[in-house]
Amino acid sequence: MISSFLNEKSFYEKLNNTEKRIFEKVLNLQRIDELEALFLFESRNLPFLAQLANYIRRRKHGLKTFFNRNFHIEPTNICIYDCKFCSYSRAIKKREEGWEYNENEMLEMVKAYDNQPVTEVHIVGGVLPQYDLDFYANLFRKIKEHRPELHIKALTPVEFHYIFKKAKISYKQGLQILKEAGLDSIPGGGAEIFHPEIRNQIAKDKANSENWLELHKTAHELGIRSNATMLYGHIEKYWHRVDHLKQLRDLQDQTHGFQTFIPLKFRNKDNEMSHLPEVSIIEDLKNYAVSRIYLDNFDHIKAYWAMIGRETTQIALDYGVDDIDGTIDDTTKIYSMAGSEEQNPKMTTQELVELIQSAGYQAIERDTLYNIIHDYSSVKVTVHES
Ligand code: V47
Ligand code: SF4
Repeated sequence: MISSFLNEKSFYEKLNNTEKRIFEKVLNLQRIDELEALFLFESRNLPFLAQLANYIRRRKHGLKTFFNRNFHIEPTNICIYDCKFCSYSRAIKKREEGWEYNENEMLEMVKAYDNQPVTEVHIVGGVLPQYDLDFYANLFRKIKEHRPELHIKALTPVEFHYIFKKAKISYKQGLQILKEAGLDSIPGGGAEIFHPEIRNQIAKDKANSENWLELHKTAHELGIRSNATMLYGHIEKYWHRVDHLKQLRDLQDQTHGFQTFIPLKFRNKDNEMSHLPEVSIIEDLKNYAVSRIYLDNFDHIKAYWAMIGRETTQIALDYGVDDIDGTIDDTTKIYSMAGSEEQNPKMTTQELVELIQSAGYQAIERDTLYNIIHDYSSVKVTVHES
């Protein structure tokens, strides 16, 4: 059996009735329902959550822990929207404080990696009128002309919704144009919390939850894979998180187009929600575990190391996480400006491998679509034990 501890009688006997029911369901490959997910969020039994989540993670992937070699391009941090949690964007009236890269500047950023084995560029930023359909279609085309094999993971429903509305075309038409231009997949951003009770307070005006889900559904129907996120740990209650997860699980049942789920911890530096305290690491671990247990139809759960820091990332591997994102190479400002541990997020492949192996897991380099590029098992790193 994968985890003998789950068969231990003493472990089982200490569980209460609801825990026993959830335990049985997980072992029998049955999904838990929303009330059970809420029960798990409210539970203080962290070892129970860890054991179930880790059991599922091992059943799906063994000890494999995925990362990729990627870099980010953030075209602009000026934005017409005003999300209360966003530390990064500058309103149009403070335009001189931000950046607005043109096509050439972004192509130069791509060319800077010419001799490096990166496999993915992640492009996402603020929303501004000049970054329209033609702009992104031309940019994607030029990137592909220069480096055809580089995977372009770009834009969120927030940008797509704005761009396609401006171009007076449907999601389907817009995505088809961008796919032909070189768009390969879609990152998980812009999801925040779907429930309008929360979304209207923290991210009103931009694409709403129906828009977000519809955009991803359309992308999946066109064969474009995507990720999903949830911004947690601010004014939402546990049931809002469950509602969010339910909408993702329901859509995944229909399309099977999501690759990975990425919980994003709210960071409180320099934004309009700075008065809110950040949640504890216990809460982060619980969130990873419940996501892993509830989202039975998602292959991967990602801990974004640039956001939660290296040590929490290592611990998260025991709470259902099997992916830690990539090298990043100091190319994103979203989290450093919001107060994350990593002020210049950047890890070499060697550092990523060490981080994974010293936590007791198997380091696997993947491409964006989770094809295995390299298994680092034969490269043993030194584990320093105190
Ligand atoms: O949608 C913004 C979040 C997201 C803050 O798909 C914040 O592989 C916490 O989606 N505190 C964008 N979070 C980033 C994103 C992402 C990141 C890494 C990998 C992938 C992927 C996607 O960042 C936004 C928002 O939810 N965000 N400000 C903040 N203060
Ligand atoms: Fe703009 Fe995105 Fe920041 Fe919202 S989160 S203000 S849409 S850059």
